Amino acid sequence: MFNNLSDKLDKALHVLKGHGSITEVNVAETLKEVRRALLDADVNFKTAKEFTNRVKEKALGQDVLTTLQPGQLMVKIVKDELTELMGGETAGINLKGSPSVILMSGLQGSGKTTFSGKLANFLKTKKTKKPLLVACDVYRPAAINQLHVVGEQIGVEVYSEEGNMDPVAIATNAIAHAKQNGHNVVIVDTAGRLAVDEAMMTEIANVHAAITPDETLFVVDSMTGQDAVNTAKAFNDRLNFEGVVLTKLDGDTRGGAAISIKSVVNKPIKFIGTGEKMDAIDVFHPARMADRILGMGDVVSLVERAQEQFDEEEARKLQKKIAKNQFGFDDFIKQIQQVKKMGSMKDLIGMIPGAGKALKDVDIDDDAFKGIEAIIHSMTPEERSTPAVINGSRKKRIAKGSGTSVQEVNQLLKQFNQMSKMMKMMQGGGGRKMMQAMGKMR
Ligand SMILES: Nc1nc2c(ncn2[C@@H]2O[C@H](COP(=O)(O)OP(=O)(O)OP(=O)(O)O)[C@@H](O)[C@H]2O)c(=O)[nH]1
Ligand SMILES: [Mg+2]
Repeated sequence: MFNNLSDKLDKALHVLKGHGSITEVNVAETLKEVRRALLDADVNFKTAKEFTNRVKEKALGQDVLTTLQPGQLMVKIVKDELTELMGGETAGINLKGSPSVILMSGLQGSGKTTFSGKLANFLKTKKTKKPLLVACDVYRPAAINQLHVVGEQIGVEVYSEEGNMDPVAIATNAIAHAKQNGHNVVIVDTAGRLAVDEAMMTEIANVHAAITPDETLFVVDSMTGQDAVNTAKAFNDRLNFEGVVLTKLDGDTRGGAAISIKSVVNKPIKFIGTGEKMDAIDVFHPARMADRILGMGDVVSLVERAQEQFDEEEARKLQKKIAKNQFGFDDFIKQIQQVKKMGSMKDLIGMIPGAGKALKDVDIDDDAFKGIEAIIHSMTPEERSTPAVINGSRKKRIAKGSGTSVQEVNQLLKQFNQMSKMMKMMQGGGGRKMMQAMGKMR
């Protein structure tokens, strides 16, 4: 995410970092580079200019030129301004209505249907809501199908009317259906067009007027950069929407949309989409995003994800097993599954400070665990609980069964032994202390 921008900002600011003598010329030069980096990332020209002017003003006002660590101070000023630019505070979603009605808007392929599902899933699991998904894309039967598939996947009811070509009627009926059936959130998915056109705008404006949503969200593909901002403007002029959803941030986007959209339409980004799966949704936090853009990682989000997936009961059982020296491959595979639940590997690594940059060219795929899992699945229950029994002939059998080599089996056994040793060392409160420390970071 934003690798290019991160690199360029890092280079621009590096000039100032660690240099004792800083001149006004130096600062100006740095800010010129910062501006160029922003423009390259497809940030709106006016936004970029105002941004660097503000940073300059702040920097000079705070006597960057005379402080001991001007480099660090500049990084902080840039970070703070970047946070402001992206909206400052985290914007929540309004769920007060009964039912709360949320309308999705956006161009074709921006990710409305996918995000409708993600949001329903998010509200269901995190906010214990009972959502209803509504299919108002009347032009493509496939679109209605797509929403049904999504609904099935996450266990959320989908409302659709076959043959009804009137999205206003469908949306209105859906809300009545929601009231009758105890749904407290209604998420209305609509049809997108390739480009902004009057027919689409009139249609969604009519739906908007008829159902008066509590939240109208504008869904936009972050890869579209500058265009995203123009589209946002067109939709906002008609719908006066409440917030923006930036999708496809898992790709290596240039970042322009994320940075300029708030300042152009003055509406906050509320959510981001970071993948095709239903759990690839995050609340947008401007400060954390600024950290990520500046390559400082996003430790807070990482810890939060770990805490979400961390099952305390399981952990307690695990500790007992380690203490009794009973940690086996069945436990090992459970650990792998816990890690996998946290999200894609690349995504997680991107949140580690410094690691995103260092590992950006390394291809980390989520199949990395597949070999390991296959090997463990080829073991007998005895071998899994007591790995010490795995001798040469057993290794050969396991390798054959899992489609791997004896060498790979050996490697896993070695890793497993090292891990067991480390776990024993962490006993006596080490692990618990670590989790407590993580809790405090919240
Ligand atoms: N990588 C990635 N792909 C996404 C994300 N969100 C959506 N997609 C993909 O983008 C494509 C289009 O998504 P849809 O949800 O169908 O888009 P839409 O806005 O409903 O499109 P229309 O109904 O045609 O207007 C699909 O292939 C999705 O899987 C995301 O956050 N990351
Ligand atoms: Mg759709």
